[in-house]
Formats: sequence, structure tokens, C-alpha cells
Amino acid sequence: MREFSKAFLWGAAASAPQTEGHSLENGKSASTWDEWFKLAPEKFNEQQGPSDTSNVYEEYSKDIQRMKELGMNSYRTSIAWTRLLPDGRTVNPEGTAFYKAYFSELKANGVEPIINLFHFDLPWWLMEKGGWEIRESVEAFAFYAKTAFELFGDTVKYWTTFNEPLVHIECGYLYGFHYPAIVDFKKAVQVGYHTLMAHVRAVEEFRKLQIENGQIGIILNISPAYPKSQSSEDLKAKELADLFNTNSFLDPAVHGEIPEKLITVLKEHELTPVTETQDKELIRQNTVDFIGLNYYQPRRVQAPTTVHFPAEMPSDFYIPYDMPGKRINPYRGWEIYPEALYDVAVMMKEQYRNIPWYVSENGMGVAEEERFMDEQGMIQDDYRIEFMKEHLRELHRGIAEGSNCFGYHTWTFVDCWSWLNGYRNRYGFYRVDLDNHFERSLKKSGLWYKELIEKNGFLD
Ligand code: BGP
Repeated sequence: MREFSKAFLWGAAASAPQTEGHSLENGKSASTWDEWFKLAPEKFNEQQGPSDTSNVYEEYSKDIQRMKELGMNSYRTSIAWTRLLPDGRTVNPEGTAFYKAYFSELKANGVEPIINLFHFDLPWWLMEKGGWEIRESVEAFAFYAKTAFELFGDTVKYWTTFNEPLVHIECGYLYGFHYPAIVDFKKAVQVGYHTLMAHVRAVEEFRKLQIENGQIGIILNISPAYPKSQSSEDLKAKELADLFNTNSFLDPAVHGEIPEKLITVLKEHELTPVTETQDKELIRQNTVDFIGLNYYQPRRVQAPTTVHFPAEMPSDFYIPYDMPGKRINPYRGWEIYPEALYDVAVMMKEQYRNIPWYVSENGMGVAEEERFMDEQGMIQDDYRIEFMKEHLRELHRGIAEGSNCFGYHTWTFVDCWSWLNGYRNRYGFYRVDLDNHFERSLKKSGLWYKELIEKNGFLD
């Protein structure tokens, strides 16, 4: 039996833009997703946009009963900045009432809400001014964060500032996947820097309010780098991949410092962002209470064969290595490598002062899951159960060695809309009926999760 600690958090994660629906209604203003969908609907799988989600705006009460039924003791979702503060300054009463009711009901049902402030959804009014490229975004975010803490801090005790800040940086400014789909390394670094400062300022606002028992963290996507070989070139590629993708946010969040090495590399390549004098001190003073790590896949890397100087893209520092024989989830194209979760646990213990952390996302997206539906209408997603088991086994090993992990959340609870992928890949414990997004049905993995929670572990 692999058992977990008594207070271990079991739950699932989601986000406002991927679940709420009513994306341009009830007082909400447009985010970059709403506008991009308007501008280029063909980019979205089956032209499903951000209004086409799982209707949590109406369904949250019933969903909370479903969470309770599985025994979940925690749940993470986010606030939509555009719903709470449609113009960035004025509180939307309808949005406030919705979130108040939603969070209180979670709490009343024994499901601890972990509330995140930013999940890829920048307000359009801010994007039009330059978004994260401009310093104004930092103060705009700090104001939004403060407003949210003041409004909901009596109910919500666990807060996080950003979900996967690397995503809006690299998808928006390096690889063309998200709006504004610009390819510009220097801008990407500036966007990253402003994001970090926005995080830090939000933490500062949080501390000022002294919310009773309140804790604040950040959620980072972690794909630990593994080198192709032990050659010095490949090892350097691994080091740089971790520097840009892992240490860049983890170090300031936990240690209060941007890694010296990163500062040097950016300088060498003329990528240094514009900063302000007080920033260093702000970063130093505003570290977090806990970290959430989203783990899906490792990052296999090797040394680049041709490089530009100064660097034009991260591929001038490291390139992907397509390792023969790796296990893969063919629907998402992501490698399955549970062992990395053990490595992450050890890294948190040894390099990040064993700060409390939890697995804030882990899961397996599979397309056309209706194929696996049995006669009773239940999706037999044994592959998902196996995936979770394998990852929990490795996590447990890390915890047994002293890593301070306090919970495990899967992505996700109810199948949800996923950005450009729409509803292509499903992740939920509950299936959403694509012909009627109000309808949900439990999958086999949900039953397995319920049992896991009941036993606080699993037989292995
Ligand atoms: C994470 C995001 C989520 C979610 C998940 C699954 O990176 O935080 O928003 O989408 O990945 O990925 P996808 O939906 O792209 O398959």
C-alpha cells in the first residue's frame, strides 16, 4: 500500500477561461482569447471558441456535489481578470457575486479552493496597449490581485498568481501558438520580466493585507531537461534549458533572486530586459509560501548544431532530442516519463530549500474517448488510471525521501475546452457530452480516484 500523509490534498485543476462559458456576457469584457477567436476562428479546433466551454457559470453547484462525491478535498480554478474587472478598474458586481458564491460553496462542501489569478487570459484592453510588453501591465495586475484578495480573502486561503507563465511568453512571443503570435526573443524576455514583476507585486499586495492563514504561491510548468548524452555540449544544453525554463521563475519565486547565470547569458546575447531600480529588492522581499508544479512531460535536449550570435531563439541554446523508444501519448504527442516526477521531488528538496509544493496538474489527454464507452455509458479509461498510478508511485518515492509535497491535482475534473485544441483531447474524470455541454458522466478513472482518496493511497 502506498499511503500519503493525512492532510494530503487530493483534487483537480481547471481554469476560468476553459470552463466558465458566458465569455462575453454577465459584465465580462473580452480577453485575448475572445478577440483572437473573433479574428481567426479557423485556428481553433472545430471552430470552438471560449464561449463553448463546460458551462461552469451555471453548473458549478452541481459540479461541487460531484467533487464531494469523489471525496476531493481541494480544487484549483482561476478568476477571469476580465470578469472581475472588465475595464481594469471597476468591479463587476455580477462577476463578484458569481465568484463569491462559487468559492463559498466549495468551502462549505469541504473542497478547499486554490484560486489562481492568471491562466493565459489577458484582458483585451491591456493587450491593445502592448500587454505584458509594457510596464503598465505590472501595476494593472497588482491592482487586480489586490482587488481579488480584498473581495475573496475571507473565503480563499490558498492563492496563486500565475499558471504556467512560460506559456504566454513562449506561445505568444516565440512560437506563434497564442496571440499576439509574434516571434521576437527580446520581446519574449521583456514579457517574461514583466510577468515576474507582476507576480512579485501581487505577492507584495498579498502580504500587505495580512490575510488570516492566507498563503500565496505560483504555478509553474515543469519539464525537467534530460541531455541526449553526457558530452559537455549536451550537458550545457541541458543546463541552459533548465535555466530558461525552470530556474528562471523558480529561483526568484523561492530564493528571491533571478539566477546570475541567466542574467549573464541574457546580457551576452543582448537580451537584457528594461528594469527599474527597485525591482531587485522587490523580488528579494516577495518570495512565495508554496509552489505548484504542473508536470506532463520531460524535455529531452541536445546541443544545437548551428547557432546565431547573438541568439535569435532558444534553439540557439538547446534543441529537442527525439529519443528513440520513448513512450508517447500519441493524442497529445507528449512523452510519458513518470520518473521525472521523482526527480522533480528531489530537486525541490535539494535545490529549493524543501519549500512546500504540490503537483498542481498531471494528466493524460486522449482524443475520441467515446470509443471506450461501455454499454452502461461509462468511459473505460484504464490508460488514465495507469498513467496516474505510475506518476503517483514516483511522487510517493520522492515524498518517502523527504520531499515536502502536500498534494496531487489532476488536469482536470470535467472535460474542458482547451485553447486552440477545443475539445479534441479529454482529460476529465467526468465526460462532457459534446452535444450538450451541461451533461456530464463519470468515467472509470473517477471511480478509481474516489477509491484512492478513500484509502489515501493505493495498493501497488
Ligand atoms: C496545461 C494548462 C492547461 C491545460 C493543460 C492540458 O499546460 O495549464 O490549461 O490546457 O495543459 O494541455 P492541453 O489542453 O493543451 O492538452
